[in-house]
Amino acid sequence: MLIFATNNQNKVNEMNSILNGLIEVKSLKEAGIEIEIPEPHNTLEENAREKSATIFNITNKNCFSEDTGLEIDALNGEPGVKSARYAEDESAYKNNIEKVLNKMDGFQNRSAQFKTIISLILEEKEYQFEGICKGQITASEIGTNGFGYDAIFIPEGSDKTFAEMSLDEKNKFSHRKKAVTQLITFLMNI
Ligand code: ITT
Repeated sequence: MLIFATNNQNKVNEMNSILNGLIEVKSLKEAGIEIEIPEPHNTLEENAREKSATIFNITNKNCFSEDTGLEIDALNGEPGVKSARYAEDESAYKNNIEKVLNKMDGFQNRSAQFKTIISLILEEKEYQFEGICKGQITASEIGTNGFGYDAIFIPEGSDKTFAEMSLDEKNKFSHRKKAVTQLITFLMNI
């Protein structure tokens, strides 16, 4: 059993649909842990490590976390590590999307990528896995599924935003799926 160190229920839902019972995972909520996990650093890697280490120190149990960012080329990689709290009125998905669309108003170059870093702590050792999904930022919001920036991101190889896709469809392209696939391979080989 692994604890998934996240307070984001959307991530838990995606993780469950990817793992499909292959590995038993408990969310913080399911493990009865109520804590605001800190994300004080300037890189996804350090924040992911901070999250998994925080939960490991409390529980002494094997666990993993992930930190994800949307990196937009024309905005020099922003919102990146600040993805969750990009707009002043932090964490409201709508405000974050609005800020991105306003900043990119009139921009031709709309290339971007989602990057997920998973930090696994297994028997006190840390391991990291990365997943990247390249794509384009739309001019306006399209679709109502998913969360975060899904309504303004079209992955390479599709003509739909993540927010127009079912979970299974999103998993065909997603950064999270790619990182989790590496995690699964690692766990199956030890
Ligand atoms: P935890 O730290 O508790 O895991 P969080 O929501 O704070 O949850 P992050 O620090 O990784 O997670 O924040 C990344 C933000 O990026 C998140 O709040 C969303 O706005 C966005 N995001 C992450 N994954 C995404 C995805 O698959 N699709 C769209 N937006 C995503």
